[in-house]
Amino acid sequence: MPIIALVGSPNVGKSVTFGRLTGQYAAVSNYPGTTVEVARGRARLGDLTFEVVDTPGMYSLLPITEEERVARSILISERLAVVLHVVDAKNLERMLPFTLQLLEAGLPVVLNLNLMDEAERLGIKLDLEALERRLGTPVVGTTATSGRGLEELRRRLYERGSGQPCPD
Ligand SMILES: Nc1nc2c(ncn2[C@@H]2O[C@H](COP(=O)(O)OP(=O)(O)O)[C@@H](O)[C@H]2O)c(=O)[nH]1
Ligand SMILES: [Mg+2]
Repeated sequence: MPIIALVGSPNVGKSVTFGRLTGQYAAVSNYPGTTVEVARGRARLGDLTFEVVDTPGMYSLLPITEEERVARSILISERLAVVLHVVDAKNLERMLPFTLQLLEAGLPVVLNLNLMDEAERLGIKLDLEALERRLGTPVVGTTATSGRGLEELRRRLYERGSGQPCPD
């Protein structure tokens, strides 16, 4: 089954997004040899079923904490169809260096600007299409708590993960 891994720093909405994508069934277990918990579930996207992994928070590919080591191991050791980099839309410039690291590592990235509601409340204007062109990888804006943008996110995940246009 193709795997989608959610990565990003803590408190950006990875777990809320994981719940939105997978519904209520998730298996939580310790990553082998560690006390770090990793949740795995399934997402039906179009005509395909993906395994979705909610990784512990990480700030870069250079691990400092045990959580970051686990997240890095998941990125390296599992054959991933998509790496969904979830970021805080309010702090984009602080988050983009990690997006670039993931892209430079050759990983199949989709960039998810979450917390769009808070960014808008602060009057932050983001040109997602320009960002997508500059990065050369899909960019999707969401408010995970309300579900806004989730349909688009599912479509882009399908397309990045399968290499096919999304049927629907
Ligand atoms: N306003 C707002 N809050 C959000 C959004 N996504 C997540 N949150 C909240 O942000 C906090 C952290 O979310 P969580 O999914 O646990 O982040 P994680 O640490 O990346 O897994 C929680 O209180 C969520 O309810 C969003 O799009 N908008
Ligand atoms: Mg979480």
